[in-house]
Amino acid sequence: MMWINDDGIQLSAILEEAVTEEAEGGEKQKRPLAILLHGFTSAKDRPHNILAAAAMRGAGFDTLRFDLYGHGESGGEFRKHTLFKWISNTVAVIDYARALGYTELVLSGHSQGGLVAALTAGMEADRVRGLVLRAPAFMIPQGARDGCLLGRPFDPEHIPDTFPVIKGLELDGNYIRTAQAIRVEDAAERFKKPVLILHGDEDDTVPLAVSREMAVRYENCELAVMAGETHHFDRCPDQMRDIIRNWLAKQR
Ligand code: FER
Repeated sequence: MMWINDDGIQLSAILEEAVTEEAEGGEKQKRPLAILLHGFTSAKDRPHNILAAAAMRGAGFDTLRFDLYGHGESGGEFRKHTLFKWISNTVAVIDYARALGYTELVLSGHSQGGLVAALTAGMEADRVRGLVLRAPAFMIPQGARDGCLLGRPFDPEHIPDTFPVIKGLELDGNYIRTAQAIRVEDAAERFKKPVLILHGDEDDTVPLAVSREMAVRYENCELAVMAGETHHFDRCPDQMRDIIRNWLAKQR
């Protein structure tokens, strides 16, 4: 485990090397790196995140999974996390990876982490060469504008100071204010490189229709619909592994 500093916030991260045979005698080339973002109230060590990282290492990528602001072992309070802080964290992790010598970077995220991976890729399209999005929660910004997040209604023009979410947790109103200003369409338009979206057709947190709509907005996007799979990719782990590994192997 290591710490990556994002302007005073310590981010807990785990870097793992790909399972490949090194070419004998040849120069040791830096492998490509996949950076993994977890979802809302989740963390870097959840089973499907670990499984996705292992699939990526099987495709010859090193992996770096980390806890985002207010989650897992990283700094920051849950209630103060926002999509903007998560974008800032991801930019800091990209800088860190580049300082280690990695130049071929793929971002991957689950749900809210998938949304943030996509938003960051739109901003750093020159530094990110691919996206692997697992059930990306692209509908959060529109939900914030419409006054409905996590199935709970609120007045989008009179944002509450605190917003109760799940597991007894609360969010500051700033989460909603800042989410309202984000346009996912712009992020998709700005990223022309390869994108893979995986989405289960029994996901009851992020509707599959959200990914169908976003997949056509990307210039170069493959949507893998997983029959019978849920939001947490806990039913068909082998299928998820194969889809990710095969797609990434094509990108090398
Ligand atoms: C929402 C729907 C989904 C939301 C967050 C999520 C804060 C994130 C889910 C996840 O990351 O698993 O309305 O609002």
